Amino acid sequence: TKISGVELRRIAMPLVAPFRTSFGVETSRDVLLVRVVADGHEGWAECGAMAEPRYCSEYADGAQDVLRRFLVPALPKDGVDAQDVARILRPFTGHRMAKSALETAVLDARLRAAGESFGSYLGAARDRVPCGVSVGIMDSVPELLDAVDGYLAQGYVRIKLKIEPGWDVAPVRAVRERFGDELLLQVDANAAYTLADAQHLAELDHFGLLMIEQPLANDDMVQHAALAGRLRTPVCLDESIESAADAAAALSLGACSVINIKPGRVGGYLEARRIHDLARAHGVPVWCGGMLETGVGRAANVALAALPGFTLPGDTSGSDRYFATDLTDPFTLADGHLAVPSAPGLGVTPLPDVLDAVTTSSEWLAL
Ligand code: OSB
Ligand code: MG
Repeated sequence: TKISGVELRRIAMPLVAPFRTSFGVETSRDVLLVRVVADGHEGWAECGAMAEPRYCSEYADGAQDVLRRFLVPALPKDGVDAQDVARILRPFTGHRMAKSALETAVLDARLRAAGESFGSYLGAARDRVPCGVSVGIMDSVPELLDAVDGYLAQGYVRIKLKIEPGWDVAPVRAVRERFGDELLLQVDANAAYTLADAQHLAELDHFGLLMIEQPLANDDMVQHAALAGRLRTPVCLDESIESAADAAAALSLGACSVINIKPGRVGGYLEARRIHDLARAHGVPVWCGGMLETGVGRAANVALAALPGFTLPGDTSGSDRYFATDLTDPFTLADGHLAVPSAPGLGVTPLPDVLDAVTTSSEWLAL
């Protein structure tokens, strides 16, 4: 793929409702889009980095800076294969979400040129994926029950509750009592606890949860292993897993028995697939996480979630869970599922009018 240049475009996407986690409240998504122009084809990608470095160390301005200064200039002018992008960018440490966006855009351009979809390229085993929804921390339990009720009415097949100290056992108990034992229910702490909370977290063992996601700090793999030994609820890691090597370490340590795969967090869809392959070989279930993506990021996530080892519903919700107007044709839930795009590349493109309306800045980097 011979690239003539890369556009870095920032857009502002207001959320339909504030999304509160243990690390902050989001009311609008500040998204960095990457568009590569190659051989008369375009490739698009969405960078997962949020406006502030709270979920992880990356943030949108930082991702844009490292792409402009280091990552884009490192691409060879005489053409690059998408499979080589990660190796070319390896001398620059970290910045996985920025790297993922660049690799994904190059891959999209190549697949559009070849007429092959992301799903087909990655090895999708089905044409639709079951969808869960991540439900933020609310001001009260009745408000939470209303929100969950609404999502279940829309067909979501799994509910994930965000928790933090002071908002954990009571909301979980209330949701379990109201919606019954059959509901697929899990929680996500976004690193809000310490090992000293082990006894308290063990109270969640009564509620038949699918898993507790990232209870402890991002770099506390050893302590996650200790916690896992004290809980009946399976431990899932999100923030702690930044590569296939991390996933291998976590599994051999016993730090988790489920993995949330977010392609941006691990440096791209190719690394995400390696984690899938590793987990599958170990019989460890994985599911596809999300970063409140627009349709551009969602398209690729839904393709990944169609791989055979993704045996649990992911945070791949419909467009209307996030935005009144999505950047692409909306992803709409049908019978609790989203269809895997089948058109070449991501199978979606930003709608020009929407893109114009939400753009806050754009810069062009010639190669
Ligand atoms: O921890 O999974 C997370 C959103 C932003 C940052 C981190 C997380 C989340 C979510 C929502 O839980 C996932 C989604 O619906 O995109
Ligand atoms: Mg998470």
